[in-house]
Amino acid sequence: MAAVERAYELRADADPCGEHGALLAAVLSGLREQPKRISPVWFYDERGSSLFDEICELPEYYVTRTELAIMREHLPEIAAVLGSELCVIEPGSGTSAKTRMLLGALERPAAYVPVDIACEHLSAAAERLRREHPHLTVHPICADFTRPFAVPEGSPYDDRLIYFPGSTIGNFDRRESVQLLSHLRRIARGGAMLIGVDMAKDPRVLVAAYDDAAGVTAAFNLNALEHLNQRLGTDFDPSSFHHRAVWNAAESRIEMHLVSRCRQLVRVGNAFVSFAEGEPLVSEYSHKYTPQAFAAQARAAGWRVEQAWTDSRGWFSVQLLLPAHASITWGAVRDQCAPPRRETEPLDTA
Ligand code: AVI
Repeated sequence: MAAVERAYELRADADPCGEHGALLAAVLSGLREQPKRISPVWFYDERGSSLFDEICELPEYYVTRTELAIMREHLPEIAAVLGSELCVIEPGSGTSAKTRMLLGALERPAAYVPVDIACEHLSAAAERLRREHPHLTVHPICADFTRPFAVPEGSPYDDRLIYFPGSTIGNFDRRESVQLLSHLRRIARGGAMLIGVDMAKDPRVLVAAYDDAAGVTAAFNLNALEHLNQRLGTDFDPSSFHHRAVWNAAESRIEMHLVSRCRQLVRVGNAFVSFAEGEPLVSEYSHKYTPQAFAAQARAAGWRVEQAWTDSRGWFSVQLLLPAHASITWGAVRDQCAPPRRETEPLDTA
């Protein structure tokens, strides 16, 4: 409780069991950690989402550009390995931009299941995809993809591919990322995962990518405080914090911090949180992997790395994961072995 001025806590929140109360409680709990933390979900209100789009175009932010280049260069091979008639499930689909490339390259994709918490954007993106692929079954699911969600059973949802681009996996800490990869393996039900993974590299490149010269990432980081104020009625003064990107070598991650410029109290619901001058509030982790470290992480979640595609500098990789203990063959090989799953099923004696 040292992080929060207990003495200033007022009466209980008026709506402690509603959504507002639950969000406030989660924020307050992060602010009670040492160092203080907020979830990166607070980046993404309307302004934050358009700042993120700007980040993706910045000269220093190699991530999006490099992943797209890998996809462009290797798409025919990736599509051939994946095979035909897949149900593509995309956690955190957003505008589904990269997915368009994948769906365009796959042979007769059977279904597309985007999963996102931003329901309005989700249905607009789903509608666009339906228009572009009239024969594709598009089944949007409005949900937090880190929690259980139900994909319909039967055809065309049988042969599943989880598509998880963008190195979003890097925003989860080690424990959370193993949990998430295991959860997605269960959703895949014997299927595969195609995942974008950002690789460890010169820390100077990384710090520049998360602290660009034009200050867009700084604005993106500080906007999380505006978003908290607007959504939860906190009274953060963004001008009394500054953005910092730090390379944490021991954890192989970039950390985005909001550093308090002065000693201050911030009201969060019915509590006041104190910040010392120079005290950081951690707003995001972005883990960077070596090939070995990511393979170990995938293994811990029951996956094995089947194949990986990378750029000439080895800065980013697109990796195909298969269930570690699968007795079935997959993808192009699966397509040649008809019927694909019968060998593990009892004989039909009827
Ligand atoms: C969404 N995520 C993969 C981005 C990243 O690189 O970790 C978010 C981001 N934060 C700052 N710049 C971009």
